[in-house]
Amino acid sequence: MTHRCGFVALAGRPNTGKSTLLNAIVGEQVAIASRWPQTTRHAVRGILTRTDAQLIVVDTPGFHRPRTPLGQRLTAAALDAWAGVDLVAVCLPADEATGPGDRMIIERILGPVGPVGPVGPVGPVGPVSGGEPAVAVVTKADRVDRAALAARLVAVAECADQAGRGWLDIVPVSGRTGMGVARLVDVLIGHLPEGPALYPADTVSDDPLPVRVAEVIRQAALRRAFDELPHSLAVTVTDIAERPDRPPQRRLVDVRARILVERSSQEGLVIGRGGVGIREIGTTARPELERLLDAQVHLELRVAVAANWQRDPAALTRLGF
Ligand SMILES: Nc1nc2c(ncn2[C@@H]2O[C@H](COP(=O)(O)OP(=O)(O)OP(=O)(O)O)[C@@H](O)[C@H]2O)c(=O)[nH]1
Ligand SMILES: [Mg+2]
Repeated sequence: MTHRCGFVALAGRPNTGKSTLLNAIVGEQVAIASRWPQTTRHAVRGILTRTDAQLIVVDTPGFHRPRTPLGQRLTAAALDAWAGVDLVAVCLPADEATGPGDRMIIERILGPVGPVGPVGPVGPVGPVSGGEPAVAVVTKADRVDRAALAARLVAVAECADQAGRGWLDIVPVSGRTGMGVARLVDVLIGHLPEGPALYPADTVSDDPLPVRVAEVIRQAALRRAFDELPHSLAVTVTDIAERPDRPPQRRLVDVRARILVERSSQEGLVIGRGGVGIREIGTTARPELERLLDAQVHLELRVAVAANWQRDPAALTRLGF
């Protein structure tokens, strides 16, 4: 039997359902998702292993015109990830018409090979791949009726023709309901090269545990966040330590983490009146951490200010961007 293995990058504007789709493909939460744009901040790999194939899906930060040094690094990380894969899956929501942000992405992926000019007011953000083999994924298909979906599929086909080259396939999916996901997996695997598996069969993510823990906490914080706060939030894990005195069936892990904000005025927003906010974040995150760590979790959250970290190159590097 032929065995296929390869990398597929999920590309798209912020908030187009990439991370939700990755989780639906893998069958477990490996990337966090939220209603806020620019939730994903690093290339997250999710791995699906079957007897005939291993599909490694790379979720990438939403591609946009960067307005901050953080945005610049996110956009550069997306471009980097798109360039290093076997196939790009461009995510275009079913319930929105193709806009300039989508066209910028389609042009970069399907357009002619070679460098093009800067993408934004803050200058160039990295090499342009161009000429990538690509499929279109029409996401959030549950949000529209059949007629609207059919019209959207036609429009998605047309926008590729305008870029000079067609899609290998166009597949409608809903990461939320799971509709079309199995078919998408078959289509993606069909475009992968032959080769042996690269990860052990039980691996679903290659993010280090502290990163996954920090992301679960950030997702919990994003559920509560409002206005300008989502972009200002970052989470760093300071300690993950298992209590040594526990029997294996009653493991207990202490997790300590800091939720960073950019201004002292935002501290109170996260903490909430009488600490209600921070408690709610803990209550949301803890069950997910317990699933992830397969242990009871004692979670200690602190809020700290890292002044203007989104715009501070040294702070960005320290935070791993
Ligand atoms: N109805 C519906 N909503 C969806 C679907 N997929 C994602 N969403 C919602 O769309 C929002 C954005 O989803 P994400 O998966 O975080 O989008 P993303 O493309 O990863 O966003 P960035 O990381 O910011 O680039 C969330 O509120 C999701 O719940 C879907 O298939 N159907
Ligand atoms: Mg995402």
